[in-house]
Amino acid sequence: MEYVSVAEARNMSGLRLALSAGTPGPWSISARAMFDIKKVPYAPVLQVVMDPNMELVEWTGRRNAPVAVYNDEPAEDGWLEITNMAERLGSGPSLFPDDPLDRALAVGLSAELCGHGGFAWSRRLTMTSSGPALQAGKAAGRQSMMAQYGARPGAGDGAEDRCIGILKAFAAQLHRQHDAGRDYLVGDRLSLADVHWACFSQLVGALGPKDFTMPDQMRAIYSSVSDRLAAALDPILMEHRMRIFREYIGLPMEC
Ligand SMILES: N[C@@H](CCC(=O)N[C@@H](CS)C(=O)NCC(=O)O)C(=O)O
Repeated sequence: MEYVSVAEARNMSGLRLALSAGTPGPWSISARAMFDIKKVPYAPVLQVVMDPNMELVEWTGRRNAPVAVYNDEPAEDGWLEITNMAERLGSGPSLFPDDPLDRALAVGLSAELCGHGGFAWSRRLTMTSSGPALQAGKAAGRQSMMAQYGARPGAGDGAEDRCIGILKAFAAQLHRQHDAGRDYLVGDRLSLADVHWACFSQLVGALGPKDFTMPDQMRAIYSSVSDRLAAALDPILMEHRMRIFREYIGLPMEC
């Protein structure tokens, strides 16, 4: 992946997308996927994980990734705002179901994956409270980064249970849809929920090296799951994510 610096990006027009370089961070990967699926070209901008990223802060007001900046418009960093931006700037079938109740379900499923207290938020708390993540990286930078992500004494309590509950709900929804002859999480076409699930599923099983180039250490951290989490991984979940990656997002990928 060829990244431009913040200084270069500031002199460009069109869409600039700050991404966590070298990390398959699911918010960043899903932002890329939304723009790719909607055929919106962008310049990837370097965000350094755990770093103060002062130039990015000065430009966008954000330290982390993803951050999307289109022309002179205000920067966007939320998963829903970024999906809406892809929808507005792009072409092809909508990422949002037409029916309002289906739309609410798709956005709600994505919120379960991406939102504060949701699947990725909770999984991140379990990944850093034990296991290989603790040895990785720069301790001070990691500490201040994790404070931004809700790490405080007791924050990890119940986090794994929340992940398991969400995995079970997604598996049940996919089974319901399959029983009704449908291949998507909601309705009968691709929505943001399928794209978010594919990207966020890496947090409980990274794609293999042929499909996704990433540092070995990241693959190990993402893929190291407890027996309880592994037991909640109904095969339908990973089958679905592989289909979405292959047919819509595109493989191989790199970060
Ligand atoms: N803005 C996102 C969250 C973004 C986020 O959690 N980013 C992480 C993972 S992709 C990140 O940038 N980590 C690296 C860092 O903080 O330096 C939201 O909608 O809540």
